[in-house]
Parts: sequence; C-alpha cells; structure tokens
Amino acid sequence: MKIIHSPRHLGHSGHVELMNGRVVPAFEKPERVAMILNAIGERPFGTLIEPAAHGLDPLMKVHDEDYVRFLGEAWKLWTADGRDFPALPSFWRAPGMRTDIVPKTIDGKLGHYSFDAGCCMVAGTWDAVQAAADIALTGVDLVAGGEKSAFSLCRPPGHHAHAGTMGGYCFINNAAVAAQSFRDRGAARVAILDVDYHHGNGTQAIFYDRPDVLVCNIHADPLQEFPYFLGFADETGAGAGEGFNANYPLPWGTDYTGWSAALDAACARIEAFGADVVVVSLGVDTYKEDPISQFLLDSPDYLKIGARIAALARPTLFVMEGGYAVEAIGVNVANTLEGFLQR
Ligand code: SP5
Ligand code: ZN
Repeated sequence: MKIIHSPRHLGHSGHVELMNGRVVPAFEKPERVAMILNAIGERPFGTLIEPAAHGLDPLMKVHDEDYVRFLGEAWKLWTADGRDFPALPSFWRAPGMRTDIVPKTIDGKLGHYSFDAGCCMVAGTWDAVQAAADIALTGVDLVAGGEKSAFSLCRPPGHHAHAGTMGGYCFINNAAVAAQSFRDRGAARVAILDVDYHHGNGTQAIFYDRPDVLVCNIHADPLQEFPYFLGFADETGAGAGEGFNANYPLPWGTDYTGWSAALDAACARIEAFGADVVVVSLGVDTYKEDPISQFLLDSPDYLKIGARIAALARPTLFVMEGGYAVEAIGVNVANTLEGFLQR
C-alpha cells in the first residue's frame, strides 16, 4: 500500500489549545506523524511517496472561496497587528447574530471563520494545510488510477472543517476534498466511513443534501462529547440527500463489542448504497488510553477494524484524522492497515 506523506506538516507546530479552561500545548502535534511513520516502517507493506501539487481549485469544490482565501492570509493579518505568537480565535457568532458580515479585522475574521478555539495557527500552518489536502488528492490519484487502496497521512486532520468554518484541529476537510475528487473522476457513488472518536460534523454538513456521497459516522454521543452540536442519530440527510447520512453515536465507555456492532451497521449501509469507492476518515482516538477521549478500544482491535473495512471489497482510501495517544498511535494505525491488507 502506498503511504502519501510530506514533511511540510512539521511547520504546524508549537501551537496551543484551550482544555478545561486552560491554555495547554496542542494535542494535535507533529510527533503523531513521526510515530505513525515509525510503526509503518517496521512492517512490510508501506511504500512512502510524496504528494503532487493540485492547487486550490479542488479545495474550493467543497469549501467557500472566501474561507480558503482567509486561511491563506490569516497569519499575515495576525502578525501585521504586531503579534509574534500563535493565532487563536476568542469570539464567535451565536444564533440570532449576523452571519453575512465578514469583519475587517483579524479577530473578527477568526471568529467568523471558526466554531471553536481548536484551530491555532502559526507561520507554517497554511503550508501544512495545503500539503495535507495534496496528500488526500494524491491518494485519490492512486486509487482512481487502479490501486486497491492507499493511505493519505494527512496532518492537520480535516473532518471537523465545514465549507466555511474551521474547528477541532481541522482547516481543510481532506476527506471531503478526496470524496469530491473521486466524484469528479467518474465515481458515481462515494461512501465516507468516519471512524474517528469525534463526530465528523464538517463532512456531514458538506454532503448533507447530496445523494451521491453517503456519509457514515461512528462517534461519541454529542450529548457528552465534542462537537456537541451535531452528530445525533436523527440527522439522516436533507432534500435529495435524505437517507444518505447515517450517525452511530455511542456512549462514553464503549468497548470494541459495542463499537464493532456500529461498524457492522455502517458497513451494511455502505453495501446497500453500492459505493464505488470508500473514503475512510481514520481516527484512532477511540483507543482506551487516548488523552482526550472516552472509548475503550485496544490495539489488537484495529486489526479487526481493518479486516471489516476490507470485507467491503471496494477501492479504499484511508485519510488520517485524529488519535492523540502518541505512544500507541503508530501501532493502532499500522494495525488497521495490516488488518485491511491481510484479509
Ligand atoms: C480531529 C479530531 O480528533 N479533533 C478533535 C478535537 C477535539 N477538541 C475538543 C476536545 C475536548 C476534550 N475534552 C476533554 C476533557 C478531558 N478531561
Ligand atoms: Zn477525533
């Protein structure tokens, strides 16, 4: 299996987040990728390749143009105010406030284009974000070109990013960009299987009214967990997209028995849909020792997850999302890919 990777993610580092009311070093950090590369390097199946540049047009097919432009200029605007430290939003719109106005100053713009303080920006963030999108699109090139599978080792992750809003460590929705690119290259039906611990609110919202991209999400119940305000079981799609969104919220403390029942249900849904290709939003923050998560999956479980996804017997692109137990993230990702390849 080809693994698409770029060292350009390293520029997105030294940033912070808000956790339980305190500013702490970001959990979404470069070491995550290093550990994944280490673990894959110890197994026989990975060939590393660099992404090819695809430009911004494929991003604008699922994102608003003004949002993508903002991401490209945010660091310049922030530092023009004389700030030489990471950029973080601290003001947001609430229901009832104006959403149609883009403020002129950087603090207003940061609020307009975000839904939390999870997307800290530094000098290298935009370059890392573009590289991650290219990594996803290069994965599409491989799978659309006939490879049975590929792994896009994206960082930063993407599934929380909406068409015009960043959040949850995500700026550009790499999996959504990939799914749209598969459509543009002729796949009639694309399924996105999101196994990250958190609901992929951005991915759901982007495709919510479309019948050509089925979105299935297995995640912690938003009544208990981030992103809190989307991801409930009664969200099944809208308009032409009615019936093409499936959410499987699970309570804190869910172990592999409960989790895999949801995976089976999601896979049955993908089979009934008749997907031509599957994009897996691969988060391994379902792991029992994850520092910000509350599920109980163990490392060997990821072998079984990979095997179940392989049983779908469709061209498959894995796109990296979350996973913050740095000591185990590599083994858990490599186990997923190994389980997939061995079946
Ligand atoms: C891609 C991805 O996995 N993004 C996750 C973003 C999660 N951000 C909010 C996490 C809130 C965690 N609350 C932890 C409480 C621990 N006591
Ligand atoms: Zn997550």
